[in-house]
Amino acid sequence: MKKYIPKEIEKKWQAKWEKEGLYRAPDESKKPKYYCLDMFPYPSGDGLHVGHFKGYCATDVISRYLRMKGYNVLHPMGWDAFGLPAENYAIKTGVHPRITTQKAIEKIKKQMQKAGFSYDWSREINTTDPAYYRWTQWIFLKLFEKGLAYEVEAPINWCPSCKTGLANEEVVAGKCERCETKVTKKNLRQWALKITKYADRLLEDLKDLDWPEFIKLMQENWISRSEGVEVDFKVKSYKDSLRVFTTRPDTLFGATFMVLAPEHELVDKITTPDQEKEVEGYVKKTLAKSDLERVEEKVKTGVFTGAYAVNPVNGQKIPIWIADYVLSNYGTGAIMAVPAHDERDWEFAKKYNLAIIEVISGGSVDKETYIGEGKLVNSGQFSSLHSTEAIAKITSWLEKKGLGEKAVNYKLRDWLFSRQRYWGEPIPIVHCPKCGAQAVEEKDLPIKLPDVKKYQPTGTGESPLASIPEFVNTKCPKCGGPAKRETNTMPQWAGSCWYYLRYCDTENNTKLVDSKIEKYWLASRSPKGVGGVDWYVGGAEHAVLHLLYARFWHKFLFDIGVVSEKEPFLKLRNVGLVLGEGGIKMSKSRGNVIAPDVIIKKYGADTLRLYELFMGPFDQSIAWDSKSVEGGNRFLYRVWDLVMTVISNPTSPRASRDEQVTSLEMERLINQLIKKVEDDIAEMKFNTAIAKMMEFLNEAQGLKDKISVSVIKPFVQVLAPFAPHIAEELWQGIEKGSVHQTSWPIYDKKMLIEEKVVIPIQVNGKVRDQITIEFGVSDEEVAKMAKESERIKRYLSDKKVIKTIVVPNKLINLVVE
Ligand code: ANZ
Ligand code: ZN
Repeated sequence: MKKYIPKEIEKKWQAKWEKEGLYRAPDESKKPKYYCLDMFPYPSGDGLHVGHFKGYCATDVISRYLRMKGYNVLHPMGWDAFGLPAENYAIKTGVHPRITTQKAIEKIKKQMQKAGFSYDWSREINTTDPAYYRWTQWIFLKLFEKGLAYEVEAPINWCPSCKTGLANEEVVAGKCERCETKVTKKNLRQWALKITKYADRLLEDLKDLDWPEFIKLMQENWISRSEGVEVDFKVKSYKDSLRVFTTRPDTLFGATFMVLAPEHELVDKITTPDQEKEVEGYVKKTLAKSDLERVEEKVKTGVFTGAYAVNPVNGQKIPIWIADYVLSNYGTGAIMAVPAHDERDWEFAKKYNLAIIEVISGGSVDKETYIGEGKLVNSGQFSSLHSTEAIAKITSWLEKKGLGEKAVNYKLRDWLFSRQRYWGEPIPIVHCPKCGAQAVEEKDLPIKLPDVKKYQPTGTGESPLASIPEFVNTKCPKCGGPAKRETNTMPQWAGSCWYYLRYCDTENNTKLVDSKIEKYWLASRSPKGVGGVDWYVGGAEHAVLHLLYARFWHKFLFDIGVVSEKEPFLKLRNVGLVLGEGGIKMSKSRGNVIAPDVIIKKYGADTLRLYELFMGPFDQSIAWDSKSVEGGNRFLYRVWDLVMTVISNPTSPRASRDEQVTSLEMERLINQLIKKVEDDIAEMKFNTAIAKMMEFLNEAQGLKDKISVSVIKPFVQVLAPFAPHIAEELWQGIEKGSVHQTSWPIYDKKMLIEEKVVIPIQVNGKVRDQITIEFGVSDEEVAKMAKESERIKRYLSDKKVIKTIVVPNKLINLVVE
């Protein structure tokens, strides 16, 4: 009998599949389409580890399975190659990022090919390819044209280590998302994208997506829409009013002081001379803090300005303070403080001895604040209304008097879009001293990133591109006069905002994507009419970065008619981490990174794939376990042995009665297996699908010489998406052609259930008899049969059955007095 030598068969089949283009997806087909996508990796010089591969193993099973189910499956791969990781790596090694990136891509591609992933490599893309980023730049031009890309000069998040500005989304707990350095502020001229204009749609359309709830919630919280009222308070002795944003106009009568953000424009003006020094000192201290620090600070601090405001509902004179818990960039940067019903205001009032007036009944406000809704008290004409009603009434009262108006606020900020770094897409803008910022003409795209020797960040706030006169000096596209190119580059998220579109039409030189092709691959398959990528798999760390940015760009592209669906990714699933042995995070510094290459070399790709999927629930973090890898490997040897035995002995033995029974059992098992694998793939329960295969194998092994090829054939087919190489090799002994081009076996529903089972009958928990029942009969039927048993009757005799417990198909317990 031939031996199982993974190394030989895997290489052989990989070459053959690629040569025959087995996994190419045509743009036109009678088959229904299915778009199954991985989040593409950034090519790091170290290559990928087994954690990255877990998701790819899963999408590969899905893609292979769906092909067998008759779909035309688009399953592409590419490289998210611009950005800080690649650039930082290049800086560390002293080799140009173009070269390190290219090398890394070659390495990773080889890793993937060795794993036997069924990508359509004819559609490979690379975000640093000028033919690709030409369209990234084109999208920027369109955004600029529509007024959605604009310049601002403002204090921005600045990473002193990466020496670049960062978007809010890239600042995690006050630190740089990349290098974990504490983020500071820097005043810089910047490009920003008006993602806030899409806030409502980004929120609204979440509901139609088949995404993990926690990701939707994270996006919701990130955008955070808040409905309220803006109210004007007169400042005493000044013409100025102070505008505040509140979500609780029902508490207006309880406003006992005002708080301005220290940066508020009125601070200088209204501060009285005797308070000036203190106020100035406090403002200075505030500017050194990040927003996050300000929000999270345990002890509230602040300073009185010396000025007073007038509460418009009751004419009360209330002091105006400044405090850093009020942020300058939210709402109006000023609040009316209602200590009785707001936690922060309560703490502040207690600390500085400010008045606390209860206006919503429900709590006891001298001990603590009551933030809930309730009946209004101490609120003049509005007293005794309930909050909900009062909110409406007070709002319209304010509107009628011209003292306020409804307002909506979002936590979402516009997307800071320029980076002072080299390794990114140049922003296609020219600055002309006469005409200002001008878009580069479409025909001049791509604006190529110049090949330079010095790509280190300058730290001055300028990109390294600024020191290349040949790049910088150009002509104004409008007036033809001398002008300078924008030297900032795009953030690393730009290329990944639309890459799934390019896979559909990688070679197109005249359009980002052909409309007909786009309509085919991204058409809606959901009853809610939401289209896009049918199934998207990747890490949860992208919840509010890539996944939010891509939705924004997609909606914009929808608005300008480039795409025909309003959402990019219909179904999203997260892959859990693969932890190092012992359960600690895999990292280079800990030296516990496991490269797929090592496992493949030792056991073969099929073992690696099988193990990655068998580890445990797909979305959970699970530690690597070398012993289990060997278990997976042994399973494949046993599969080989079984199938080889069956196919080399195809003439069925003379069928005795016993053997007929055996084959019926096997028939049932294989039908159950087909169904189980189908159901489990749909829910990404790969581990239980594989467990069922193992169960099948165990049963089958004892009956080796009695198993017919008709049973073993579908077994090899269901194994194929998981362990494609061994399945392909074994298939050759069964039929001509590739197992991956066969149709998925159809299970026979009638064969799913066991016909008969023997179950024990217990009386008061002790086994007294057993009965043979039809599988799946009703509990009442089982109870009736049990009570009819002669032996049981003896135990029951004159006693009364007070409870009957049936574990379906397992046991029955009669409880008697
Ligand atoms: C009075 C009030 C009474 C408030 C009350 C709350 C409870 P969200 O849901 O986050 O929008 N606020 C407004 N602008 C702020 C700023 N720039 N910095 C810090 N806090 C600010 O919360 C809105 C509430 O947060 C507003 O409603 C305001 O306090 C505060 F019983 O006004 B409220
Ligand atoms: Zn000009």
